[in-house]
Amino acid sequence: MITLGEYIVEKQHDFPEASGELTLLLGAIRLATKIVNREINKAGLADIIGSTGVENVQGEVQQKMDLYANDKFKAALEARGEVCGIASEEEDEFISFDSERGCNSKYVILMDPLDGSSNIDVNVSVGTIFSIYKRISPIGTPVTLDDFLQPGNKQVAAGYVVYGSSTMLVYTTGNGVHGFTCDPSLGVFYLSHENMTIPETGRTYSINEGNYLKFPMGVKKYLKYCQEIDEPTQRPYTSRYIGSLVSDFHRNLLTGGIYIYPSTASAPDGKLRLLYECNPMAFLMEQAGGKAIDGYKRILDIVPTELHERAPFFCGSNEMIDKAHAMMIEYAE
Ligand code: P6P
Repeated sequence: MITLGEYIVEKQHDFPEASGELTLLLGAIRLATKIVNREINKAGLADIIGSTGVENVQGEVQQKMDLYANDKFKAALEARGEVCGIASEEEDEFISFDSERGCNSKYVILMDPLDGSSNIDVNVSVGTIFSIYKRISPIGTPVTLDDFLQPGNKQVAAGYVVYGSSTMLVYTTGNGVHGFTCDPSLGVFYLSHENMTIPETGRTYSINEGNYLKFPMGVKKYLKYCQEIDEPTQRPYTSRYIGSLVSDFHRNLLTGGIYIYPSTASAPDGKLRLLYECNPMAFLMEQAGGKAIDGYKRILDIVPTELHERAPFFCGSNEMIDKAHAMMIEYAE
């Protein structure tokens, strides 16, 4: 039984540039995760479920747990002093840590502190997503917006926490994907899934079919392909959509499958945010042997222009992504 902290240190040689800061940074995330996990597990008892009645920059009503999680991650990361700034789904602008230690830090982190938080009130699993880059602005100066607007292929680490039937932290530093399960009696994350690899194909597709009429033709054609009866390819596939990206992603990573949140007539860039949802999940998926595209091109190659920009998101097993991609091209409008 090896703990998350022991594993990060043991694998430190995999990440030669980091002289311990990344270890401390992932340690800060681990601490905040435990605090958030504790509140989620008793959300129904505390006065912490439901909405704040306030809209965030996304135009979505913030849940009380969104703000709680955002505050806890900000506090843990600032206290640990390993990042010069944070961008969060729950913050209109990026946050700069202008202390001497903050300015001398070499990493920035982008995060969705609590993805799928509306599910908390109905006791459905939710998640935290994070993405870590080395800053491109000079060390010793305050962080800049350009430090956050880097393409996903520049990430040095990414991960998620799934607060499900068990709480798991899954991360990559570019050397495979590794999963750790929290022992609630000790509050310790132990290695449970080393070198996670997604099957080349799968039989599960995850998409909100309620938006069917607004989907691009290529997506409609792919959905019909999934639903056709064809024994050699084990179709029809199974539809599984939790409404929580981290949960759908995690299941598909383990069993094979595809998750799609495409552009729609009313949302031409889709719903998911490029910087702190699509990019970290795309990095993880590619490290696990799968693919992540916007319907046409690699997510990790998109050059961001805005902090909260969105992107259509197709993510999962290679053969399923290739089929969906082919149909998006064949039926391009
Ligand atoms: P819809 C949660 O708000 C989220 O960002 C993802 O976790 C989830 O997959 C998706 O949006 C659900 O969106 O429009 O299907 O309810």
